Amino acid sequence: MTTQIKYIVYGLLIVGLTFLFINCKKISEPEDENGGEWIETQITTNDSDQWQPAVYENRIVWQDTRNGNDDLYMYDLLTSAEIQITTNNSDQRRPAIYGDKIVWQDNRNGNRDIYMYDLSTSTETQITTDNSNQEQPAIYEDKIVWQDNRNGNEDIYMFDLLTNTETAITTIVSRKGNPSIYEDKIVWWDERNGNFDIYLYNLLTSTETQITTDNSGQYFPIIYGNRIIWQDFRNGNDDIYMYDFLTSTQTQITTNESAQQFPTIYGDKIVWRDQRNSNWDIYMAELVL
Ligand SMILES: [Ca+2]
Ligand SMILES: [Ca+2]
Ligand SMILES: [Ca+2]
Ligand SMILES: [Ca+2]
Repeated sequence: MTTQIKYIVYGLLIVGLTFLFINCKKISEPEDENGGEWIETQITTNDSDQWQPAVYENRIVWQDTRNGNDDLYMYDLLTSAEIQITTNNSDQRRPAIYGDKIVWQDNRNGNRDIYMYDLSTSTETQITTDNSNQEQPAIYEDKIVWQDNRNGNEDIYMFDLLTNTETAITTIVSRKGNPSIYEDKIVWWDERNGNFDIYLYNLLTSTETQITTDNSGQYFPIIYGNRIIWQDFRNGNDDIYMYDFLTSTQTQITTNESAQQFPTIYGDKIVWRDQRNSNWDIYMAELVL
């Protein structure tokens, strides 16, 4: 009799635990359509504000207010170590990273300049010295590009770390901004036609190309590989569009009548912020061949 009760209790226990295990597994492991799993990780825990993140391989850099002014910090996913990149009491903002090099805009000289920190040599270098504002840097290998106000309007400038030379990429008087660089191609937004369009400069051929001609605004271009993506208002609301150099064609990526903004691209993945659910969400489009 005692043995029988033991078996019944053990049996119920095993059934109960199995049921719990299966259901807990379902709740704790949401699977995506490909059967993979999205694992979320908190990178910063400091009580102050961390924002403007940029990523290169295992390194994440961001703008951080923990010291009462903006500094740059970096987290290494391989070593799980956080390090402070800048210590100057003025504001260091808008970081970009490529390999061992981090660039940003810095107001320590009373106006904004571009600075660089090299993780391999632990050295900081001032890239621009002009008294006007140099802002919004981007970097690819040894080339740094930024938005420059030295001519009384916004131009795009470049510094080549190999040749130690600074070059004006644009000279025409107009509002410009948000430069992005990939290999020998630089893109930016440009108001020279009375509305914002996307322009491209090819460093190999020294030629400038107008990518968009629509009368509405095209903004925030990002270049990666053969593709340029941007935020586009031609449909009366913000959508994401793409230009492909290989096919010389433009593609409308989003068609939802709410706003899709601030796109970014890596490989075949395009990510943006999206208002279709009445609050801002992050959406992604992936090219599946
Ligand atoms: Ca600082
Ligand atoms: Ca300056
Ligand atoms: Ca336009
Ligand atoms: Ca839209």
